[in-house]
Amino acid sequence: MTLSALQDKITNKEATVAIIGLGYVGLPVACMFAKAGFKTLGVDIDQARVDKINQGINPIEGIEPGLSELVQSVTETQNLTCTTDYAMLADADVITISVQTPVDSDHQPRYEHLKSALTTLGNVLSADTLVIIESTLSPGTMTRIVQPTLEASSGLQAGTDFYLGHCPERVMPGRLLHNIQMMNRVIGGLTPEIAKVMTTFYQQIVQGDLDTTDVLTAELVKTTENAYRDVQIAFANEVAQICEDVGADVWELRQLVNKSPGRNMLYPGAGVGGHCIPKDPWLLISSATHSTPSLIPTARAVNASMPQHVLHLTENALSKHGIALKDAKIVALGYAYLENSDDTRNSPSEAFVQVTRSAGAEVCIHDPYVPAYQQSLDDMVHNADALVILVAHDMYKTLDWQSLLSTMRTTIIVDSRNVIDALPATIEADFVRLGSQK
Ligand code: SAJ
Repeated sequence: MTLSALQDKITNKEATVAIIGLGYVGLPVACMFAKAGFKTLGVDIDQARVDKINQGINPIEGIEPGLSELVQSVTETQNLTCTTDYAMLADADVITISVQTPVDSDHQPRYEHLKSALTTLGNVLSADTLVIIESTLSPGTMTRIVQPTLEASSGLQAGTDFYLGHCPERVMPGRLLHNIQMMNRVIGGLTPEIAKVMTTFYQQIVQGDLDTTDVLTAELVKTTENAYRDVQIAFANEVAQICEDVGADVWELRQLVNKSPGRNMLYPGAGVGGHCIPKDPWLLISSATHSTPSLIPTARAVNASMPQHVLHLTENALSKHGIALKDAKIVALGYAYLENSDDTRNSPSEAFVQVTRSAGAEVCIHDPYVPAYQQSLDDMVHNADALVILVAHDMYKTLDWQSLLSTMRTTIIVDSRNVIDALPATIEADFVRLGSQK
């Protein structure tokens, strides 16, 4: 089948779509193509996950507006069926791959999952199929790893026998369906003709801009946009510490700086978590061969040091009351990596709890969204010395501080996310705000 014939099949919704990897990226994409009227096959190695979805149950934790209802409806109509059997991919016309692409402790990309999916797919790949990688990749991976792996395992030639492209995902937990529909996407085709057909494919579910380019540029866009954000956050964190040194307030400073045209200083905080920002900068610089990036790794180090900095602020406050960390009881408020989310991946709170416990302190964890930490906050604060706000959950903006502080042994509050504008004057507490001496 020629590319234009494939394009017609997509336009007529006669193309069979297959999605490999039914996680927080793949599953919503599979549901949206099924909802758009395509016969859609979901493929995953996890039989339990496949069974759950085929029963119409959404396996993804957390608050994802519309997703559970969509999983139920597209499985009821059988537009979406899921399997662990890769052989069924032989009938697909367009196949996307959304498997995890982590980095290891040396910050190097780990492509085991991707290579395994590619090899298994290659063994059953039919000619004229369009294969699109949605996983985030270090620049150069498409031509260095993806294309040769598929060609070796299928015996087919990319670009002529089958078609290949990269369209990096831009999802955000809590807004999965919305982001897939509304976010602009970069379409990287092995050839411009393939990029054109990819555009027709994504037009079926995406309302944002679809910008075509080559596969290398598409790999660079995703890793660069997240490295950019990480550097921006690190800048805010570094300025926050300078403000602490000189006795200024970074939150006021940020507002005034951003009144200057072309400035957009982000927010300092207890650190940077999540599935992409801590990882993607490393994917980007892992492709640097002759250059030696220093700004991007330094920004990573600044952000990774913030949990320790919050412990430093807490330790200082405790020492003013003659309390050593090893004798202190501390309540950590917030364990998710992001406000009003239950997602704890790479959470800075995890780092804070680890360093604080290793300093000998007793640490209780509270988080209204994370099932393991939803016990009573009133009980937790009893006899505590410090409450440390690590995540800007809405719930923490309306706490009854009078009541909470009344049962504490020492009344220290450390706010690393500028959650509290100002404590009522009637409240006696030693209040520490990250980035401010006020
Ligand atoms: N954070 C700060 N200060 C800030 C912004 C974020 O400390 O000013 C921290 C957050 O607390 C969190 C981490 O950084 O721990 C990441 O926050 P995020 O707002 O970047 O949320 P993510 O990790 O879900 O980022 C995703 C990214 N999207 C994709 O990778 C497709 C990112 O590129 C988007 O900019 C972000 O969503 C978004 O704003 O939607």
